[in-house]
Amino acid sequence: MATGVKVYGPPDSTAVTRVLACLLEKDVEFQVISFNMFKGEHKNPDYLKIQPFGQVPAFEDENITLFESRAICRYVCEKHADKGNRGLYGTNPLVKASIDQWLEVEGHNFNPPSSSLIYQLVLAPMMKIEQDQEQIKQNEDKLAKVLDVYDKWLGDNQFLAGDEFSLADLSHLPNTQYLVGAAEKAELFTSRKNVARWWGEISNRDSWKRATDYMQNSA
Ligand SMILES: N[C@@H](CCC(=O)N[C@@H](CS)C(=O)NCC(=O)O)C(=O)O
Repeated sequence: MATGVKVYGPPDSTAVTRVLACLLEKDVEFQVISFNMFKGEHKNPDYLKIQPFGQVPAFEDENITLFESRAICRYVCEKHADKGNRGLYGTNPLVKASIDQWLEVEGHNFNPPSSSLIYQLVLAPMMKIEQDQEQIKQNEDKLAKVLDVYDKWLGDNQFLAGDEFSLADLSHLPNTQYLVGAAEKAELFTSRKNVARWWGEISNRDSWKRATDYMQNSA
């Protein structure tokens, strides 16, 4: 019988993969309840009871449900503080604040332009929707400016929140994987020395390799 927490949504959706990567890093057992978003199954009334915005992922543990991938990751880290990677969400208030700071940066600075690029360069062609070249240009420019700041920061810090890999780095993995892969925008990362070094380190973690197996086998 399948055990562990439940993650609802297809593992090739970036926000779902974020949660899977966190669960793998923390060594927490889970089962994925996938469905077809192209058929609009995330808008079914039963699913809306656990994710009222009709987005993925949703998450269930001990009959409690949650949504918002970054909030789910924080919960997993707090509940399982002594499992898997113990430092993933820091071990003291100052480190946690620094991780939260970079999670905010990821959510507000990195995610909007990177998600728009993934939509335009990967999803639109899959759905036979015409690409908007102006949107592509604007979002590439915005992301380049964000990555310039990262490059400077990562010249002085091994990882975003200091010397240790953390939830802040992990949260960047799904979108970056799409950008360097299917979206063919690897140069945005490889052309920046410190960002390239950082991406090489965080994407080579065993947990991320296992998460990408879920991503690839989800289709
Ligand atoms: N802030 C949310 C974003 C969730 C989100 O945008 N999910 C996308 C897939 S990666 C989705 O459900 N898109 C379908 C829709 O918005 O209808 C989170 O991190 O959980």
